Amino acid sequence: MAQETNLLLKMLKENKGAYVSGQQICDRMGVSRTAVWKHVNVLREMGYVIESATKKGYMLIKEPDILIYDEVEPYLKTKYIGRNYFYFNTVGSTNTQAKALPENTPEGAVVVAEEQTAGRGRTGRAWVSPKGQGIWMSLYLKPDITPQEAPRLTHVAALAVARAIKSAVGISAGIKWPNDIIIDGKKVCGILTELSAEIDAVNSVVVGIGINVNNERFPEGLKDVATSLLIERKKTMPNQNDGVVDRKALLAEVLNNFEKLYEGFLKGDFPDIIKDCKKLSVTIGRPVRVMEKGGGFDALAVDIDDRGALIVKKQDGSTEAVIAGEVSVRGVLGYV
Ligand code: BT5
Repeated sequence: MAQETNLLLKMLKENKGAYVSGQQICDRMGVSRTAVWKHVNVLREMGYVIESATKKGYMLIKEPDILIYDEVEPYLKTKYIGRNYFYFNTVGSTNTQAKALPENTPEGAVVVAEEQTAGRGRTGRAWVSPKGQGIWMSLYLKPDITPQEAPRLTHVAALAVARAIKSAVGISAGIKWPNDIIIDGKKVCGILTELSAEIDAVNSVVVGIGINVNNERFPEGLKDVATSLLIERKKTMPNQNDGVVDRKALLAEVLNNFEKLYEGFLKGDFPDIIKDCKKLSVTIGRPVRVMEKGGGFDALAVDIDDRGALIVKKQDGSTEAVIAGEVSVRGVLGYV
């Protein structure tokens, strides 16, 4: 958004529900009345409802449901996570965008999009990201950790998302090891952590987070495995009939929670994070199928260790630590 449009938006927001005179706006922006009119129209095209009246000026009536920084910022309590904000209406993949950020980009930058046309899951799978219905975003981080430790950030992000869903929407969500957030047996969020590193040093880590917020339906192949916060809220709080779930408050809550946890992580508090992930785990105590190249095996998930590995007990009684990989859980996402 042009700086002047941004300034106009700030003035209108500060006085929401009241008129701001054209003269006041001209003075503060240092532009002509015609220019102000043009900027008002830019905002209207973005979905802002702005009333205008001769002699009175302009009044902001309603903000649109969009995730630009100005809409998210009032909810943001972070020092640096989300303070550099790259917003796209449409993008291929926010992870791809974040990975392409120049090396001098400050830690904590985020890339947010209303829609992804080539959203990605793990191992080349697709992530369905329809316009305006979810939160599709990527965090750009530069932690001083080894490349082997990078997958731990998936757990940090998963806990941040689960906590944010609880505090912003009031729904309890579970974590399916390592990267899915689950409500009532269905996936509401997926996390994709990607690493750029030398053999022994991390350059940057991109943590991609996709949350289904206001989707009302899913494409054929996803119907039985995916859900959204709106769908779940309607199920559990049928009286709360107040339209869509507030994406901007939720987005900010994810970033607020993430920063708190990330600071702890950098100080070495990962075991505490895992302890809290375990409390929300829908994997531990369940029969699982561990998928491996060229096969897999059935086991019982018994624990998550201090590195974030899933400990499974095999049928012969031996235990194995699954560091990264694909695990399906009986009773979750249709594995029976
Ligand atoms: C994931 O992969 O769950 C990671 C998803 C990460 C998405 C975010 S959005 C912002 C950022 N930019 C990106 O391009 N990606 C990240 P995985 O565990 O591999 O799961 C992928 C599988 O989830 C697919 O094969 C589908 O079965 C299912 N799926 C696809 N879209 C979904 C959706 N919207 N909701 C629930 N499940 C979905």
